[in-house]
Amino acid sequence: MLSKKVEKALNGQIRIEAESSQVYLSMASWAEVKGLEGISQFMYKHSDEERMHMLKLIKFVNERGGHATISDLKAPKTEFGTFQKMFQELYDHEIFVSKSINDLVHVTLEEKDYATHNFLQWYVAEQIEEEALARTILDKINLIGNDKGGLYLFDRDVQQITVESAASDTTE
Ligand code: OFO
Repeated sequence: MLSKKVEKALNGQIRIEAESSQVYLSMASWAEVKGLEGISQFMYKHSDEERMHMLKLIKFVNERGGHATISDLKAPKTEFGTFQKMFQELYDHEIFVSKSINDLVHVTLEEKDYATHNFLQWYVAEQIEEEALARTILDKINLIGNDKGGLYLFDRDVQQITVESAASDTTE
């Protein structure tokens, strides 16, 4: 059984994962209308992953005797300036999410809820990988600079950059 404090904290995270999904969906749509097909596909996929993160939390809360509540969401912005700025925002957003997961883990320790603590380890590992992914992409963007050919290749290849490939890059 979840304590009220843990249930509230988990519901807060459900909202953050849902908002993350919306943020990346908005980025996907922006990239699509700018003709950045590969980047757009990458963001659509990322948006789906965030929805999966949200659903996993919802199932957990309900299975543990709590009530996962679905709330209204903050509307994401719809303009991102340049794709470089957009990926910087993605990175900053993941740092924010990692902090939120850490705070959540802290609550489970305070409440001595080791089952939820154990469950959240998946999210801790996932955030390490997501941050690595975002850093890998920012490094590639810095290399490209303003080179149009580089952008063409980046847009083509970014679809292949997955959380797994970025994580193995950083351990090489
Ligand atoms: Fe849910 O991992 Fe990104 O935000």
